[in-house]
Amino acid sequence: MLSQSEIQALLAARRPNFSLERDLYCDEGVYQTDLEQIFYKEWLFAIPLAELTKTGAYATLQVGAYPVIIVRGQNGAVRAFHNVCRHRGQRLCAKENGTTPKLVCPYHQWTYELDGRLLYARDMQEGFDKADYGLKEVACKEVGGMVFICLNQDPPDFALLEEKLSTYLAPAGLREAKVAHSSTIIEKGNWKLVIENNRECYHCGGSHPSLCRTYSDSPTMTAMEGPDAAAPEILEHWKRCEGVGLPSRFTNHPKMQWRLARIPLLNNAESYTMSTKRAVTKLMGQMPFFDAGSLLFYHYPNTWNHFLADHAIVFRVLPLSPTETQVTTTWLVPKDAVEGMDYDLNALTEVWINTNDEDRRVVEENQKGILSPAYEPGPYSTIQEEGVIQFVDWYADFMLERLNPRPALAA
Ligand code: 3BY
Ligand code: FES
Ligand code: FE
Repeated sequence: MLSQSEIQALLAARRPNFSLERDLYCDEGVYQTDLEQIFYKEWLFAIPLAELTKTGAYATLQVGAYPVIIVRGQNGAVRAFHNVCRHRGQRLCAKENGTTPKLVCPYHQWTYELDGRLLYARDMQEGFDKADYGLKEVACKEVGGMVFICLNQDPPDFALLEEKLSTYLAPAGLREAKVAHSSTIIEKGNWKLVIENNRECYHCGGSHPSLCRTYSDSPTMTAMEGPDAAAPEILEHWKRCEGVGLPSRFTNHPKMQWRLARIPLLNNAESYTMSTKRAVTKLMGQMPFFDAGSLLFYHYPNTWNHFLADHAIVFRVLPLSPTETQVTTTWLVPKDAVEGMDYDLNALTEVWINTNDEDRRVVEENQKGILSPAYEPGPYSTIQEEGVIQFVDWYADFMLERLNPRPALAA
């Protein structure tokens, strides 16, 4: 198990534009450090708001060692708490989701209000004050229909992303959407391999026959450099979409922790379907037409997303162990779309169910090869894998900064 200084040394000595050293993809010490420095400190995508439609609806998730519950309270307020009873620490809620009038601990029935206050604790002695034992809150923000949490007591600044994401998601209709389907898979690979794989389409032609019907694997699709720097067909698409009020231009975090951009699909395809046509006959939110392409949004460390005219697909990545990662995909459609009438569930989901499974396989084989003593870091293609280079640079710089914070400059 590597120490922090060994991790620092590996990151500092890495060869630019090459994949990382083996230990960074499998060592237990690296895994713990990734959790502590990234997953326990950064904002994480948790769930689409559409999972919590009514008062008392909740969803749970596990981030490393932390069980978390997200609850919709009175007046639509969405809050997150540590899913841990303040009596003797029982996990409060074991189910993945559901609806409940109050949060009742299954062990001794301590009962909490949906806003976390302890309401009832049977037979507690004189001097016990319920006000001292409310649930511990986790920072939680809902932006444009996506719910983010942060385990850090003092969360990093989210203002720029909040502003951009709420603007870009405004027409996407996520708040007025319903969950059509959700799938959770476990990939036997390090979380960074899952993200690296998502950041390039060098592998798409060889792996994704169904996605490639509608998604162009040209690196120009994602190699944008600014709000005015992109391939001609993308500039054209931006002009057309922005002309009708759809925010579309590439916009990004200064260190590329996130990016938003709308891309056209191949040959005027409407959606990620086998037929290339719309999967849902109704438009999401304020989307003006079906051939609006896909609004791409990623945020490191744990989400990538596609917002289309007729549906949205949101992805959540959570590490389970040094070599296991949970990937949850949720398909959202307009609230009033009726299954069997306005959409066929299989037609809606098959392309990304296939794509996820194909990605799972490449990630697992990637992990197996990296575990070989014969593995050595290999060169990324600067033509095809700019997105991977940029993720790995973000990760290495971020970790080095966290592990060795530069002293504040003297005034
Ligand atoms: O999900 C993405 O962002 C795309 C689609 C296929 C691979 N990846 C670059
Ligand atoms: Fe929750 Fe006892 S541990 S009520
Ligand atoms: Fe893929």
